[in-house]
Amino acid sequence: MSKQFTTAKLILTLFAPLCILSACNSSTKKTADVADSTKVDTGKKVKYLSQPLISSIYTADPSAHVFNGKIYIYPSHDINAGIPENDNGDHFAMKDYHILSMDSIGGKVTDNGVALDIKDIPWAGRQLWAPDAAYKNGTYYLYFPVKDKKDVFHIGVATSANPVGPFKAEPEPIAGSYSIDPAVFTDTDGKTYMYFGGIWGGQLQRWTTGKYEADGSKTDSKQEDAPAISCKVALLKPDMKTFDGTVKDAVILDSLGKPLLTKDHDRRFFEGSWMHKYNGKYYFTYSTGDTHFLCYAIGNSPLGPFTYKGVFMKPVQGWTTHHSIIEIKGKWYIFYHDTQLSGKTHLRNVKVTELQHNADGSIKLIDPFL
Ligand code: FUB
Repeated sequence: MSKQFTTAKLILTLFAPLCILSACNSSTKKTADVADSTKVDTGKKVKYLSQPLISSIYTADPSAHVFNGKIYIYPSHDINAGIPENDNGDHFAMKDYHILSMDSIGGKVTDNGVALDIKDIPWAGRQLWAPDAAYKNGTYYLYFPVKDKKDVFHIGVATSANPVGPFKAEPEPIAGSYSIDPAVFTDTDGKTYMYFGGIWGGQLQRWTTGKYEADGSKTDSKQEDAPAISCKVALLKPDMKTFDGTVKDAVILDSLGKPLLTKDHDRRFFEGSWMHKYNGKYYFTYSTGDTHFLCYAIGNSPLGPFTYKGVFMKPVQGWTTHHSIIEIKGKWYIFYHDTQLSGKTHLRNVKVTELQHNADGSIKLIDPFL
């Protein structure tokens, strides 16, 4: 999640929307440089690869699933809470979830209304961030990160008999859960795993000792030559509400078999993980956060380790990039977000486009701009 409110980021936040609307003047050098990173070329009209799926509300972090042949999207519901942007991501002050559904890619998108409200989560304090969902034995499970009343992120679960809710939250967070961005994957053997975590505003760096340390900044900024903090992965018990055993590291290795390092901002895990299985291999995909890439790493087990393979989506417009991948009717799709509708970091819109695996198992690079 957004953090390190760098000069570049400030400039991007303030000026990128203006660039889009009026075409940046090349004399505004810094603005133009930053805009280049999201391919907002000076003097050129931006052309997006795909269009927002819905414009009546702002949505982000789309976790898509196919249940009973229909597509359901579990996104964050972005709102303008009037909170200034800061390093902790306080401006992402979401309060409820709306689930979107569609019969097919390109079909009509339905907003199914409020599925879960923060006021109905007994342990919640603030900030309902990126959710995910799963189905098992007649019950739909909605997994969500939210800060507790002490301002510490944990992951909760809520259940419903209907994929679009309403969902009823469990009274406590999942024991042993922390940080943000749950992504739930059920393997072909029926075992279900949760990947979770996000550094900086997502607080993952505050848990490196096994317990929460409010000053956990040391792990990302002062140990640049140490292995990067890993995304976490936990097996879920058959009840889908508790972790089975210990939380493990989803380690990403380089081509020499060495863990990626903290300083490797272009490749190391930041947040927004997802898992899909293709031709028997496990594809761990994630955002690099401050460098705005979506990358992939491949392994032989859902628990990893995963070997880094490359970028599969270039930076979108906006600071955050977050995705999910599904297969439907023999084709693969990536759901993602950008800030096309608002030009504002915290008011995003979800999109979808096709994702292609090459014959050698690599993923074809996607450019979110034409
Ligand atoms: O939507 C809030 C946060 O922004 C998510 O949890 C991150 O993945 C980033 O998209």
